Amino acid sequence: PQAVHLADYRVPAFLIDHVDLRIELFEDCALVHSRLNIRRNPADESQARDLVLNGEELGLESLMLDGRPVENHRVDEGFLTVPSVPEHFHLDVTTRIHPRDNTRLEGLYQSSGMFCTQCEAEGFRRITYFPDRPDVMACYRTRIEADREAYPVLLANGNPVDWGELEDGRHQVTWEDPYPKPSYLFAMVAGDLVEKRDEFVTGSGRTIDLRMYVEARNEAKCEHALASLKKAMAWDEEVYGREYDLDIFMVVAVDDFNMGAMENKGLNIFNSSCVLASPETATDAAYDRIESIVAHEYFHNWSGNRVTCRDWFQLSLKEGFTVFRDNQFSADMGSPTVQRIDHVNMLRTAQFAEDAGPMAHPVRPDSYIEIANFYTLTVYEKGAEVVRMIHTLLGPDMFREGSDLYFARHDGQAVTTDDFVRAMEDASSRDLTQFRRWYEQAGTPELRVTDAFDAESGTYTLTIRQSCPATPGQSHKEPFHIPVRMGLIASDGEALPLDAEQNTETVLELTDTEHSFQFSGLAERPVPSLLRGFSAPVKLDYSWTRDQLMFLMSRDPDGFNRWDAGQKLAVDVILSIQQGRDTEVDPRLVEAYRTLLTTPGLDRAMVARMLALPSTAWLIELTDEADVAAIDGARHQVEQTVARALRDELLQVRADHHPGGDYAFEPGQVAARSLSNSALALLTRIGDDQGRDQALAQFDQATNMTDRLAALKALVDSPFSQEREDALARFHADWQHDPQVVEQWFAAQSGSPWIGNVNRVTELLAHPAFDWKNPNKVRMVIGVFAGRNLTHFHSPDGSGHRFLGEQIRRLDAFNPQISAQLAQPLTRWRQYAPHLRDSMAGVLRELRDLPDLSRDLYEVVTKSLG
Ligand code: BAL
Ligand code: ZN
Repeated sequence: PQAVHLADYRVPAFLIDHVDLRIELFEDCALVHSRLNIRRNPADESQARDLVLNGEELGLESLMLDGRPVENHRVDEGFLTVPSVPEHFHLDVTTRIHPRDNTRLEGLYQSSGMFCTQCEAEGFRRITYFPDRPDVMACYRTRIEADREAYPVLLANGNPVDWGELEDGRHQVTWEDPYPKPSYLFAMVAGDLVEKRDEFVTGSGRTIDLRMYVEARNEAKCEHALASLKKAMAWDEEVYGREYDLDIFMVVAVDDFNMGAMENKGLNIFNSSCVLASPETATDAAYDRIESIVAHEYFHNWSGNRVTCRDWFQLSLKEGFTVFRDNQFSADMGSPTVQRIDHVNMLRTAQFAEDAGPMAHPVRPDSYIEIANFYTLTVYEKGAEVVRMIHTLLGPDMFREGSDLYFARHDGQAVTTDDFVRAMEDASSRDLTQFRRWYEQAGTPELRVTDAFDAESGTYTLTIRQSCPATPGQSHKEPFHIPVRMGLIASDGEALPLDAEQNTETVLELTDTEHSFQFSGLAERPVPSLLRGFSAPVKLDYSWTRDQLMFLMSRDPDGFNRWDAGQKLAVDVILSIQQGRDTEVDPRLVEAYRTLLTTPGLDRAMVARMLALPSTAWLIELTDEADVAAIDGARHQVEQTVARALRDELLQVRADHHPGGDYAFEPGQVAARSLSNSALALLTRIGDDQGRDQALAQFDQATNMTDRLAALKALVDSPFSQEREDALARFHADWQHDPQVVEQWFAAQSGSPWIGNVNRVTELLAHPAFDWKNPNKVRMVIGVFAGRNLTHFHSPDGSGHRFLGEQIRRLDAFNPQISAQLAQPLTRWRQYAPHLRDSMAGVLRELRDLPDLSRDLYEVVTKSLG
């Protein structure tokens, strides 16, 4: 397979103004009749004479140019070439495709009997021949024809403009989308679906029809998504001045979906697990995720659809910005600090790992073999952090001016990340030349901080050195422009003034390799609180003492840093035990947690976060030659010690909890459940009989899935084997009719460090509810095992690695996007202790040597071994 390079970008040779599609759906195939209104691109200097269109696995039934059959065309692997075309012409193409056999879930396919599409990034070429690249933007008219009884609902982008009966019990609906869009935003759906309606009145007084389409069994699970959508629509008007532009906004839930959701113009298609919820079936975490994904897809209407990407190297233009927007939205809907903690926790473990591994790439990559492999945490999450840093550097008002300018300047265009940064520069008059390196250089920068205090002059000096490790293809890094939000704290907890204006917080801007910052007028040496709110995606090294960390845990005015201080303290305690520097758990950690549990008035969601020990994944990330069993052992020792010492306090937390009450997804309730269920998990993990009884009672009495699943997991991850198996059996019996709940049941086992060994996970693959063709099931069993259950995945005998290799091999034959995603945990093999490293690399080599490897998997495996 060949790599595609950013440096090779050329404007399209031909533009398409209008696409007229007629799609005839049948049980065993679909006929796609497309009429393209094509003209030569005046900006193309190559003067190409031949029209070259993308197309994969298409049966070409007919091809006409300006009404005359084309005889001299060529069909090669992936392309249709029509030689010597005129300046302006119509091309009529009919292709035959087979959605029922489409197991890749790219293009047009079937899921639970309905037809649906996924065209990003390059799925449209599996529907018809087309210049399938985002800088070709056209207006689409789509007529869908199908059997009326089997497919009463026929949807496509835009507004319905015509509908009616056809012969043989068939019918048609025609949709027109007035906004030019790239082919990746094309969508259609046909199925027997129920419609849930709502409406939203925009700021300018237009009433938008909101419609959600789901299978009848899911009718009761639409309320939360619709409520989230309306909140997102109002928020985007208020915070970004963005109003919705079509008359209808549609959301469809689909069970078989490679991604979480897709922002197709006017017709968002969602993975069921990211949109359907009821209190009985979805946890607080799912409610939270749905709110943010619904908002994310909606926000794309401007950041992605109205202004789109010039090419796929610019993916972060829309994804980084839109993730930043959905993070801001979630922060406004709930607790900003808790939201930030959850987000950074994920970023620091998973994105940092990606940035330190063989697949590391800049936020704007330079090359790819398969673009589907670049829907990464770097493009999405680090991309969002980069936008957040611009927001920090410019301040909210100037940032809003920059965003207004960006949308006004580029509406209807396909642009680059550089265009985005330029709009921010032009609106603010700030020079972001150096800042652009965040888009160009891969790797996580490291900040080494030292300090000095001159008691005589009362001057405190912070010195910060930045560096960035080499990454594939980039051995040398230029310094980044890094905003470091910080404050200084006196021994009595007072936030110290940092400047003449008496500000107690400031943003230091690092631009050189080394910078010193001085603060004067101080009576004593302060404790620095650095990188507040995680103001830049960097690793920060400063040698706080354990006492200072305990002090920051309770006294730092910045909530994020209070949490982070606790994490640093716990990391130090765990790794000291693992590395033999300590044999006992430092009692100060226990006392810090006791204070958290007994101080009245603290936000319970925060307490729950602060009580959670650093994950094994994060500890691995912080360790060279990670020996997972040893890390796990040390972590386990600390957890057991803490939970035993705090048993009474944990039971006290539990005493306030009433799992039978009415459920609402509101911050107070969510926080209470979160803390209480954290306490329950700790109690059952130490084998406490009272904890077990409470878990059993909660499992029986819970009226919502958050509490029921928490009780189940508490029993699963405990020594109570009989109770665990009984609860698992009952849970399955109660919920076997609901795929989303069964997914949770799978994950509770495959992700369990207590029971989720290779034998158990192999049994799950043989379970009747497991379905190889359903990405959610695959992710919940295989993906959760390899990604979250590090204890068993990294079993010292290599059985977990071999198990993953076997499943990847099997999946690659029919869904390469999923097989390549599942291979991710193997890619960081160099991070591990020799026995693990060898076994992981061995599995990768076996995969590499397979015949018929997909392009997706080939790229991941060869680059990892590279
Ligand atoms: N564009 C793919 C799904 C998403 O990021 O919204
Ligand atoms: Zn997105």
